[in-house]
Amino acid sequence: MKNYGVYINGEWFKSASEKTFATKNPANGEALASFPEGTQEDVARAVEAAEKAFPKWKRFPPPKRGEILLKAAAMMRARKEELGEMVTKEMGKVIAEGKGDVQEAIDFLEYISGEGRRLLGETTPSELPSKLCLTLKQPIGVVGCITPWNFPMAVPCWKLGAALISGNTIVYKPATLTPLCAARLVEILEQAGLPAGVLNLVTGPADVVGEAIVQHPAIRAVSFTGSVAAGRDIYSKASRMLKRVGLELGGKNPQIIMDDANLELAIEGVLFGAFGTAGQRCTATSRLIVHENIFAEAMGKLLSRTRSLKVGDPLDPRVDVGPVASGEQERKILQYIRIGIEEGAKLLCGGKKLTGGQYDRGFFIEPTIFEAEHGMRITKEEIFGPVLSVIKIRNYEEAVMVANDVEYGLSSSIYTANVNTAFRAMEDLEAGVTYINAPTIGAEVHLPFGGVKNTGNGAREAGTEAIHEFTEIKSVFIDFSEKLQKAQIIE
Ligand code: UN1
Repeated sequence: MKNYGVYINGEWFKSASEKTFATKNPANGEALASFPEGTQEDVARAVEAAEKAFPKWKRFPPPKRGEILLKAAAMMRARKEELGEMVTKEMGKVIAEGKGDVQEAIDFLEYISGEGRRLLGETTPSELPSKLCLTLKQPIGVVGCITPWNFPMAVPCWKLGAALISGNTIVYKPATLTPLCAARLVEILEQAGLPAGVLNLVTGPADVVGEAIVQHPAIRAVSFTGSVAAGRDIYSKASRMLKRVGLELGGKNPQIIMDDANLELAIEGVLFGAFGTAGQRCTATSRLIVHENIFAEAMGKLLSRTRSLKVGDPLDPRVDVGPVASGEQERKILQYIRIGIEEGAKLLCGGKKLTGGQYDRGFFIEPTIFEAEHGMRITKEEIFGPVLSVIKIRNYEEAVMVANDVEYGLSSSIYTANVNTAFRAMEDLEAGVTYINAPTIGAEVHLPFGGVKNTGNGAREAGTEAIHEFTEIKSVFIDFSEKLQKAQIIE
């Protein structure tokens, strides 16, 4: 088993801490590698390296930055099998999705590398003659990227890719469940030609390493994906220091099925949306809102399809649902299942931890479906596991009311054959992402990604919007009249 250190100024160093932790395969408990529990001192060293590297990286032509990202993407493409397996081994999503995670990372790096030749500003006329105005996008400086475990390649690439193309230098803290994916990403970017000090990695607990990143005065922006509680804490601390903050937090994503929908398609969609990645996506479908006219038929189809899902070794391509990511995740999900039963929701299938044979070595939970009343905790709180609540509604208005009556607003979906209903839903659903006749998961990298309400603070990742999170806009006025011209002064 390899022992990693912290990666600072282009080299792997021993951490200031003696403490280490192992990253483990959630399907069988196998330890994959060991990483340091980084300290405040490690973060300070990483910031120092990033500050030193910044002036040169800022002047590094953006198209050349793009070439490095493009090369990293090509290297990842060539190693996609191996990297996909690593994702699956470290966090437990099934192998097709492990490779999908890598593909999403590749897609974004390729996409954002092109921004190196755009990074567009505006040019406008002036109110005065012989004067021109324009805007420049400039890097912010040293930025902190704090990433989650559920997309250990894709989400870090969204953040690092956008921060790098914009000319920032980085202190990167990955989730403690997936440091190996992070280390591999750093190695790839180094081999692709990223100069020393531009990207620095410190692993370790959120309350030490994350906290040090948020509190360090030289880190001028923090980008975070994770829980609402952690996001709130980061936002309140960082905003007091007037830092730029980008937050992508939870979801309680609804899929609506209207009585005119293609039902087979809608059931296919909810199976993928609710149980893909064992429900551990911010975008996972956790509420199915079904019209009463087709409720019985929809339930019949949904339950028989769900019962036939194969749960097991995520490296086996025949398996549909892998383990959840950790013992802590497992406890939290099982507790929500108990809460659902206690508050009177009807458990229609699943509901248990799987045991016996290979299941005893990992964290496996049956795909679980409740028939619930809107307002129960399981219909309102993020569970982040393979648990779906089904809610019966009478009409479109009630469907939208239920869909919107939660604190989150990341993804949403409606299945309907009525074009007017579809267009109304595009406007009515309170979410950063809405799908028509498609599941709540599977956003593509060239569109902005993020949510409304407690899902975030208005920032968007992916798409060209990603650049806004990591750039300052400068307005420039060029006067070539060779005399003093006074704006706003009318003589
Ligand atoms: C996340 O769960 O944080 O839309 C990201 C999707 C993926 C990204 C999910 N493309 O499901």
